[in-house]
Amino acid sequence: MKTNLWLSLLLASVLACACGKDDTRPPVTPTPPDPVDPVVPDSGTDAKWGLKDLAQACGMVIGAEYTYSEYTQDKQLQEVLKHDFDVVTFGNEMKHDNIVSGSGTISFSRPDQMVGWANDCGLKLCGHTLGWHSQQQTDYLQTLIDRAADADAAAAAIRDAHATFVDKMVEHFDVYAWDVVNEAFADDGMGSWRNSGNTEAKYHVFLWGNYFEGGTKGFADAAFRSAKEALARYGKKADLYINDYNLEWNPAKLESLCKYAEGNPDVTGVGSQMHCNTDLSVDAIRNMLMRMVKTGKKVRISELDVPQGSIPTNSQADLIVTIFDQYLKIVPEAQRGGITFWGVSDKNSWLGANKEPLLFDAAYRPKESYDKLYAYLLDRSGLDKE
Ligand code: 9MR
Repeated sequence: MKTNLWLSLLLASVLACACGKDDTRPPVTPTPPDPVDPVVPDSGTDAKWGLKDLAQACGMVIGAEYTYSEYTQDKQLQEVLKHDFDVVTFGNEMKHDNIVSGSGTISFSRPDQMVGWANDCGLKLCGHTLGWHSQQQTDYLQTLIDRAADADAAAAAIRDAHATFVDKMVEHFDVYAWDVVNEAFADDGMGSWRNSGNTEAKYHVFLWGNYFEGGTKGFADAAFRSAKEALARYGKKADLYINDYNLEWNPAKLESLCKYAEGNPDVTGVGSQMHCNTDLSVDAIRNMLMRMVKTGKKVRISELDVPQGSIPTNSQADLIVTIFDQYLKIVPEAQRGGITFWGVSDKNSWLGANKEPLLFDAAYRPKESYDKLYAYLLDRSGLDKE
């Protein structure tokens, strides 16, 4: 049994995953999706209901990620966001390297334009992200390290820079949830904390955990403490999430994340990104959600996209419906943080347009996946079908 598991892990790490990261996906067997009501809606921005109306009537929120360039260039994006979504996440604009300049100054001007428009449309914002191993302003952080008299002083300066970033972000933005710590666990199949040895070597990778006592766990503790204190200081409320990818494939990582959340009262939510594909089985979704619910924290699917996997008979539409169906069945309403898609139109997906992982095609036309999700939510919501 143990040998089989290790062979699976070895095989999985040899196969490149959809997001280009090492992972430990066990082989999956196709599972027929739950039946969907055959009602095909008159979908699109002219339809009576948006997905958000239907989702709300089912007791959950539905969200989408977008970036500044999509926001400024794509008129259709704005129409779709207003019609179909009630929460949004900015793909890049609230990350450390977008907010902090190389000299350490802070500017909110770009996300502020996006926030202004989102507020006018009644869209609530998820803050992404206060702590990640990627997209840091490394020019500035390196200056702090170079300037310090010794290693202890350098570590203190980095810790202070992070606490200041959290404080300024929480003071400035009004959000319903913060992704406080993102991707803090390794892909080693053992659920270890991420360390410098397993950080991808690419542009702007900076492991905050190298500068905190207790490594990445020490960093996570400090990040949640800083966020909680800042919320209290500014009289604000928001859920505080720990969030990671591959939780549906990697039970050890899922367990580590959930255990950490259970042991830290400052954590109020657990997030699963779900950059998955159509090979995913219903059992994997169910096991993940049940473990997340057991933490007693809010449960959020934070970055959903579903490209085609290797099993040709599995469809994106059916898997998306299955994910919503399992989420609504397993996560009690009081614990629902909602489901956010990582993008709106295939055209702008971080995976590349050819992967077609989203609900809308490159021309922002609703796809079959949209229609089936709409039909499923409409049926479940009890709202007027006319
Ligand atoms: O969608 C984001 C893309 O535009 C950026 O180029 C990329 C940089 O790494 O980050 C993408 O978003 C990531 C998110 O912030 C954290 N989870 C993984 C997402 C996809 O890489």
